[in-house]
Amino acid sequence: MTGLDRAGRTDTVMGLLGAINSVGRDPRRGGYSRPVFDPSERELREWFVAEATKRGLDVTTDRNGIIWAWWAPASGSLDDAVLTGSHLDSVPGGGEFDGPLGVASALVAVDMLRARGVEPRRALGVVVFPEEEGSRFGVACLGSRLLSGAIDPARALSLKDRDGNTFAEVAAGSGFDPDGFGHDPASVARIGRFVELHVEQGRGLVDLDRPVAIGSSILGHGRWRLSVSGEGNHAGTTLMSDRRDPMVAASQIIVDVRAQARGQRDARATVGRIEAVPGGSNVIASRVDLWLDVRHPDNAVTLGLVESIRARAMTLAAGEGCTATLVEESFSATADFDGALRDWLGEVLPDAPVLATGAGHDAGVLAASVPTAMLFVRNPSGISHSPEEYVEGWDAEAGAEDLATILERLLMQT
Ligand code: HGY
Ligand code: MN
Ligand code: MN
Repeated sequence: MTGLDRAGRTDTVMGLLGAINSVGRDPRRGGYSRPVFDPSERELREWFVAEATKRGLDVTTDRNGIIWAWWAPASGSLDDAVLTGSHLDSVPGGGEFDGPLGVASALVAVDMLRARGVEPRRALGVVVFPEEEGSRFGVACLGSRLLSGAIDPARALSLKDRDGNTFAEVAAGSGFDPDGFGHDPASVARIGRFVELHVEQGRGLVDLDRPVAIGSSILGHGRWRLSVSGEGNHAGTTLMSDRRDPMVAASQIIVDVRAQARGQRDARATVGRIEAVPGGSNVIASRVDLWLDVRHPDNAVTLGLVESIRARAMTLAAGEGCTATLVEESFSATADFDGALRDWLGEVLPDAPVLATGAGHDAGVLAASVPTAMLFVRNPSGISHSPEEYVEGWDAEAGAEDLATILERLLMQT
């Protein structure tokens, strides 16, 4: 990393993020809740469009709700483009940097390239993917899956949020034509390379005392909805011996999920969301829905663990006079980033260690279609999907600087 080059630049990464750090704050959970197509996420979209336009980029939003900001070369061609960017939506109560750091760093990298007098031989695109977290409609990386044809648009359009609104209805309410969503091979074909910068969601760089890492792979991961059904009834008039309480069965299932994951080296299994129906404090629930997130480097192990969890859940439910069903909501196989691109990044950034990640990213989805790489920026807390997520300003600048160096090489390659 060269000395910080501030020549001709007015914005720092933290300065850009500071301009949006009041958008989508969640007073109840802490942190940020910025679900896709929610007013807060729409406000971030407008911020990005304004900042990209200010930089002379040609900004369009496509039929999948993906925002593309282009710096075209003298030829005007967008073929074999170098793409960077990330997402602006968040998990409920998420941190300030998961997603927006990659977007702000891309904008500052454009400033750095201009300050260096770079005249690209090929197009540079800065992209913002919608619904990376899958927090509103349940499927992670929905935008990049639609773009690359990794999800049936009919399924995507029928996905529902917690209030029962379909993706089609919400997207239409945001000005998109539901019939427009789906595979966009022409847009994928023009991408030569994709490099996504993201806050590290772990302690790897803290332990290695380095500001920036190169990504090697993304842990396979999926989400399943597990529903436990019993008999709803009155909390006061129903004897303990007469109950078929799905909340009791669900609690046993959650403890079993942990036990099974602990028994499988490198596995992670989480129940982070649980909903009782009807959800009254003086009501025995009739049904309990819980969402299972399971991850492992070996996809077969992930799926095998899920099957074992399903089997035990049915047994535990039956022990409480209940039934259990499990439905897959989304699955992303383990993604290895392009080896040649990863190794080349290592040559350009020799001080950057190579790290795997347990977190999913749009880069993981696009890796199936185009040569893809990631850069991670140190997070001193090592914590993510939480208000505790953090990045120091100098590390953010170092990340943008390294991203600019990578982009410059790719843009100038003959
Ligand atoms: O869930 C994930 O791994 C990512 O943050 N969407
Ligand atoms: Mn992210
Ligand atoms: Mn995330």
